[in-house]
Amino acid sequence: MGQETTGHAVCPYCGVGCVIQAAVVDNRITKISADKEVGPNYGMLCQKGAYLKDVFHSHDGRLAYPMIRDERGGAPRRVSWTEAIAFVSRRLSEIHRADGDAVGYYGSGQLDTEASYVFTKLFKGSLGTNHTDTNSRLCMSSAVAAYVKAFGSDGPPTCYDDIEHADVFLMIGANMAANHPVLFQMMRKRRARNPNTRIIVVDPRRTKSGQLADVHVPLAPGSDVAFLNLVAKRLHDLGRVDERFARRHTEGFSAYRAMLGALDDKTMLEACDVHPARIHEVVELLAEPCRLLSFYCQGTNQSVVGVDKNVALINLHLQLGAVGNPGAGPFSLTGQPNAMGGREVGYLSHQLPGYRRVADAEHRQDVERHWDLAPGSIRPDPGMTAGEMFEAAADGRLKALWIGGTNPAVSMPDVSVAQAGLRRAELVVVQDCYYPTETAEYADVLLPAAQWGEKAGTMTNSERLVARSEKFLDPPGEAMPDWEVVARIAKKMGFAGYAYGSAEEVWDEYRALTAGRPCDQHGMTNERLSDGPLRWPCPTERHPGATRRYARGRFLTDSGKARFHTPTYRPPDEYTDAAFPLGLTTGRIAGQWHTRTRTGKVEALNRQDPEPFVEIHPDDAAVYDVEDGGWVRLVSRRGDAVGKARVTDGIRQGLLFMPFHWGDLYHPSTNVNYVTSAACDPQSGQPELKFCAVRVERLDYDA
Ligand SMILES: Nc1nc2c(c(=O)[nH]1)N[C@H]1C(S)=C(S)[C@@H](COP(=O)(O)OP(=O)(O)OC[C@H]3O[C@@H](n4cnc5c(=O)[nH]c(N)nc54)[C@H](O)[C@@H]3O)O[C@H]1N2
Ligand SMILES: Nc1nc2c(c(=O)[nH]1)N[C@H]1C(S)=C(S)[C@@H](COP(=O)(O)OP(=O)(O)OC[C@H]3O[C@@H](n4cnc5c(=O)[nH]c(N)nc54)[C@H](O)[C@@H]3O)O[C@H]1N2
Ligand code: SF4
Ligand SMILES: [Mo]
Repeated sequence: MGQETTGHAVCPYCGVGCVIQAAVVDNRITKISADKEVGPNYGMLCQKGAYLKDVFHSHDGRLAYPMIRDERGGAPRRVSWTEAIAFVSRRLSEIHRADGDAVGYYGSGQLDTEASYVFTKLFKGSLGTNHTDTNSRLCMSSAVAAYVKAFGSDGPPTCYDDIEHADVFLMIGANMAANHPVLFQMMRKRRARNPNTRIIVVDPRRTKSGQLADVHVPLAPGSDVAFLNLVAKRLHDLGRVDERFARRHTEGFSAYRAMLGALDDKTMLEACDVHPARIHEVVELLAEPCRLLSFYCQGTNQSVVGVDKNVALINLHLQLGAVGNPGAGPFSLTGQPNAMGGREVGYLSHQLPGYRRVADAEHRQDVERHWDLAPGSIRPDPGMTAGEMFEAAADGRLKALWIGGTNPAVSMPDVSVAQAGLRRAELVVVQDCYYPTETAEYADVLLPAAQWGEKAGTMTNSERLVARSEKFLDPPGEAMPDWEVVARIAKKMGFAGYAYGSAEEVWDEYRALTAGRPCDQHGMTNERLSDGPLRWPCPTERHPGATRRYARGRFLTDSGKARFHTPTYRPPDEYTDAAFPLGLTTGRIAGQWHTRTRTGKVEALNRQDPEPFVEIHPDDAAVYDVEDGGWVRLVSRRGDAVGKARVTDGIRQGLLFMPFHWGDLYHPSTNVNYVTSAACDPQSGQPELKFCAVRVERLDYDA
């Protein structure tokens, strides 16, 4: 036995960003823990983090060597890095030369900042295409758009310390007990220490998070704007308005007040379809001065009115003056470990590094200068969004697609379209740590990435905390850090500016580009990050990092004032009718991570929920002759999926829930994304994964 060493890295799962400590002997993890002294998690981990050891116990299913598939449908063959790099560089250059608009990159909040930065530089800078989007489009784009509309900048104003100061928590469209468990734990501790703390949960389902709730509002899916506006109006009528804050620090208040005044209570209540007592209870909890901290995630984001939902929530905070002060604020929960860092790097199709925008001429010039590119190299028009890229691939406009750290053949809405795009594209490059995956089935080239613990890199968590992860394991075979794979291919394509010797060099180039920007990380040197994490903005090397933003009521809009908006209620995009009489919402469970490339390898987690399931209310089960534990098929206007029925009164009558974790490799008929709709919020491009119309059919077989 060799010597035991210890390594630290940010958890590769959710955006809470727990720092994990791994004990390693002979390149194997012997123990996973968390240091009580080290934030943000101070000793806490959830089961997914704790079971990382089991994921890393074998290299089974790892993509360890580059591979090329000579023929679609055939088995890929192992090649050298030299061959793989030459192949990608040649094919990508050929397609790009013929049509600069025909290449795209589809990335992920899974990748570290260094990787997303180099990808963004290659595509937006060297290749001059803004067709670079990521799974954040399906995840955070409505949150981004609402923050920008209200505050003039992306990024939450809050931090985890606020949990210790809050009086009332509002969890709206977030199941934190399952999906952000360590934050849920912090909230539970706050409540245990301070029994007067109140918790409101707004979710059509009664989830585990609801068990902590003083009030649970089981609103109709998609009706959050109606709910939030109604609550705001009632509070307004009770005089719960921070007039001074509204006057000094906001604009648009009178239009907002007029909008509230014109609301018809009855119509709003009908839209929410909840007992009026629930609204009354929420209003009562908020009627007295209190510090309100709101957590929101996919229940608000994944909607055709996702931006409006988030704006309505921010309006409520502005009305109460509940932003910028301890214990208060609208806190958008980040899904993935580095979706925040990816946004800072500018990996969405309308963004550039440092929260810059492609549409802004000055922003483009800043970045072109930093990248030593000729003026005009960066295109001024936003590129295609995730959904648009796969549609364009399906109809032949997008010919080359490089996919890094995401599994769209499972996770895209209306996934048959994405699969058609992958099938039709002339070049599909898949960069992942695992093989097989559903997306890898379409790949012409597979590039093996080193994963968690096998590379150094930087990530930003939900509270703007930037943390450096260490390398403490050797990757299997020839797997390499993502940034290095991209840099080598960029160099082979003949581009200058990719001669990085380490992740630290990439970091230094990137952090300089954030100087003076809202997400300023200029003061975060490699030395400082190796001592511990720091929160942005952190402009200088002596700056301790900011706890809270907008503390003095100065916002990042042109006027320096936060903006009220006037969102109005609109129902979900798809309608139910006689053929598709039920609503379907989709989401996650506590024990699995997305498409299961890692959690699906952990016995203990698979035992918790051994197969895909469908939650259905007892009244609906009676009507459609569905038995608890029996198999059912959901059918929508687009496709169908199979799962095991769970009859429960924890879901609204008329609504079903199915998680999206089980793709075609598990079984070709269990992916709920064959059923979901690709309808998007026109303001953010985020798809409505939280509602579509279906019918349920009982299947008479045992599995
Ligand atoms: N265990 C686990 N944790 C995860 C993940 C995972 O795969 N597994 N994924 C991570 C990622 S990337 C993300 S984005 C987050 C997502 O975290 P969450 O947003 O918490 O997860 P979801 O289950 O998608 O949706 C949350 C809730 O929204 C509710 N909902 C549906 N429609 C509506 C609506 O119209 N209004 C309201 N108010 N609520 C609605 C659903 O019933 C569901 O309980 O989780 C992260 N954490
Ligand atoms: N129906 C429905 N669909 C949804 C959602 C929903 O709520 N309902 N939610 C949407 C949301 S919010 C999200 S975020 C997406 C998530 O969907 P995906 O992004 O498709 O899910 P993951 O399984 O996390 O995919 C990550 C991939 O990256 C690989 N990987 C992990 N670490 C690394 C690394 O360091 N480098 C590289 N190169 N690869 C790595 C993993 O092996 C895996 O194949 O799903 C979306 N789809
Ligand atoms: S709460 Fe999130 S970051 Fe923390 S251990 Fe669990 S999955 Fe990892
Ligand atoms: Mo997400």
